[in-house]
Amino acid sequence: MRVHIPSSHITPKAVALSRRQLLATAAAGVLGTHTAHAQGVMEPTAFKHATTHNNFLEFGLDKQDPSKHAQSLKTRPWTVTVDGLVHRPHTLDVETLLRTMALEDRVYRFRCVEAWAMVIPWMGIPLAALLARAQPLSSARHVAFQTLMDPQQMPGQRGTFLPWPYTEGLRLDEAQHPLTLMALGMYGRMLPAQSGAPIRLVVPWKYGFKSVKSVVRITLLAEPPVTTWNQQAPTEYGYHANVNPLVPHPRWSQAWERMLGTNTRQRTQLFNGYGPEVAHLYSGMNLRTSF
Ligand SMILES: Nc1nc2c(c(=O)[nH]1)N[C@H]1C(S)=C(S)[C@@H](COP(=O)(O)O)O[C@H]1N2
Ligand SMILES: [Mo]
Repeated sequence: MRVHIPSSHITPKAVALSRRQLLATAAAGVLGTHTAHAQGVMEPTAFKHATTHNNFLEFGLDKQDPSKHAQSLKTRPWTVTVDGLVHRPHTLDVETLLRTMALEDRVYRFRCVEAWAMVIPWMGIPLAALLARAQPLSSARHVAFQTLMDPQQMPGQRGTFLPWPYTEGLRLDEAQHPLTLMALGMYGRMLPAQSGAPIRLVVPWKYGFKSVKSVVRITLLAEPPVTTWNQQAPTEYGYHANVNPLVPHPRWSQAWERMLGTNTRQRTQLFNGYGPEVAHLYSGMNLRTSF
């Protein structure tokens, strides 16, 4: 059964503001320090482009496949289980989350490892808030995220293109960083299926493949989890996967990026422009070689 969520429960602000107002607000810094440092184009990508050019391999390999084939994904009821090294393992109902937690607006740059980029106005809950509810044990150091495993609904999972279910991971301190979001909406509405409905991870300073869609399980661990792309091609897709113009992908340069829906080609920024907020997390790492 699909329950209608009145927009007043989602984000009255994002719904009410025109794009021009949103931009003016962002420029004035009212949306918070979290968008303040990202340089370059910050005008949101057209909704049409952000929702018809997708990577969601459970629904096909072409960029247009997810918008065509993900619409049948049943996103209610939907639960997310938080378990592993926590004092309070529990299962959250997405409907309850939407009713009980305020969604924050975050306009973030987003950079795919394939060198295309976009700017998305997300709505979501800081992952730190969800993790705090579960009370991580002091032994927890990493967090694993899993997409729904349902080959009946997700035709891609009937094949072996990737090891399913799609799994990603973050260090616990990355997961708890205030920029790290569990998004439930974008552009003032609930997430479209192809964008990872009903709830997805968004880590704006890392390549897009870290931002796992349609999440059903969040597990705290002592060691880094085995992640889908790292397992598939370890020399191409690192565990950290921080956006980094200095480290080329083995098959292409990462120095430049193309903004979706525009002819704009611009220089890739270290940490996707979020260095002032996140560089301290990587103080011990050699940024010329780490990926
Ligand atoms: N479950 C799942 N999550 C996923 C993917 C996927 O194929 N399956 N693709 C990733 C990649 S490579 C990118 S670039 C982003 C794309 O998000 P978007 O389609 O909303 O732009 O989702 C990421 N999350
Ligand atoms: Mo990607």
